[in-house]
Amino acid sequence: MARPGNKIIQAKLVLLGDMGTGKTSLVLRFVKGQFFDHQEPTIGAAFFTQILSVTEATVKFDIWDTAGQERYHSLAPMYYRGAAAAVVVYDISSTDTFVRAKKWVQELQRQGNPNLVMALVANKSDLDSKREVENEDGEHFAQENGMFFIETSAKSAQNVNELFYEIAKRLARACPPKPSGINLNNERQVRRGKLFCCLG
Ligand SMILES: Nc1nc2c(ncn2[C@@H]2O[C@H](COP(=O)(O)OP(=O)(O)OP(=O)(O)O)[C@@H](O)[C@H]2O)c(=O)[nH]1
Ligand SMILES: [Mg+2]
Repeated sequence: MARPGNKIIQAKLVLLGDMGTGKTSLVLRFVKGQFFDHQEPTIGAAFFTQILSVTEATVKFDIWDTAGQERYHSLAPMYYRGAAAAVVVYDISSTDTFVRAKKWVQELQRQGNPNLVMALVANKSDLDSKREVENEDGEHFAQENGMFFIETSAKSAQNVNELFYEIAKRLARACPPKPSGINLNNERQVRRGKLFCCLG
């Protein structure tokens, strides 16, 4: 629910990462509170919306959940172009997916928006007994690259809401405050390639 007098931000968010890391599962957990043990691989991309209120703003997320299979790689720029936030996901039980996540971060840095809010997500924290990637390794890489880092489990729901809350807070902070006396309603602001709509 939007809080009265609060600014409203519409933000495009993209999820990237290797196949099977749990991108769709994270979104389904966040948007619908669901989890499936046998989640089908995404074909191309899937679109979801969700609204989240934080102290500073109400954020309307337009979420693009991309397919991790290599054959869809060339489609990715369509989804991260104009994004305000990117969530790069790996699976803590697979070093290969961490290597792939680093490549996504590099691609975003090369071709994406310098103001992009970026999160590195270490998913499947419930699989600690099969862990191949240490928490510190993810944290260190994220820090080096100006991203925030969080370990999640779409299965147990651990830290899933926290992930999206943190992104919403960072977007709210990046969105300029409404100057008094000027009506910014429905004004669309494009700042250095970043698409941002402060609607109220
Ligand atoms: N144990 C565990 N399994 C998970 C978790 N998240 C997802 N999975 C499982 O991992 C598999 C892949 O999950 P998806 O959400 O389809 O992964 P994806 O990243 O969307 O995969 P693509 O669409 O192919 O890119 C599914 O069988 C999920 O049930 C988690 O946090 N813990
Ligand atoms: Mg998927």
